[in-house]
Amino acid sequence: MPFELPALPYSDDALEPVYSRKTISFHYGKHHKAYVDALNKLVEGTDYATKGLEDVVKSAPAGPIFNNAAQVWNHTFFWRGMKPGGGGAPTGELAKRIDVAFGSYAKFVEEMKAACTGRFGSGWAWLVADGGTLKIVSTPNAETPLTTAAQPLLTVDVWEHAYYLDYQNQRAAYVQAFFDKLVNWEFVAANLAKAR
Ligand code: MN3
Repeated sequence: MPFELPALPYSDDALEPVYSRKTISFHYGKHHKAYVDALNKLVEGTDYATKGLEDVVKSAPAGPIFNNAAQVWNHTFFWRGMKPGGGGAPTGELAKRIDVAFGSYAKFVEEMKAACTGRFGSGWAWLVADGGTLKIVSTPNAETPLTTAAQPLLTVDVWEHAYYLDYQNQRAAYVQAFFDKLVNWEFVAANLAKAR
């Protein structure tokens, strides 16, 4: 099979109690895996089967192959953006760039919360580097800034499957917990260092 489900960068209970083992068992073990399995079935016998995942996301037209490939990529990126004992304000260059773009870290979190709660239905909120500036964007369903000129730095999955078992309908509480206790700022800083 050309595409694989990447291992989580931590154990399935490492984000407890903020992000439960039960949520990870469904979100990673069922949803993320299902996108990988569906993608492998869809690309069988096509040119996409020999491409890398990013190439598939960037080249597939709107439709099932794009949707599943983008969901595989988005989820892998999402998992890497969290770590046990993460969250709180970042330091260094990232902190400066957030202050310049959003005024303060607190304002940045408020804008991310607004992007997350303002996304009607399923989708993603992203911190991106775009033209030398940090920006927040939100995308519906499987859509991803990977297909744009912006460089993804961090994402929050706001599909209900991402938070419903732990936070029920309280999407804002999930996003607050994500920024207070989960964000892997080293991952974000490494992405920023690579961004144009
Ligand atoms: Mn998800």
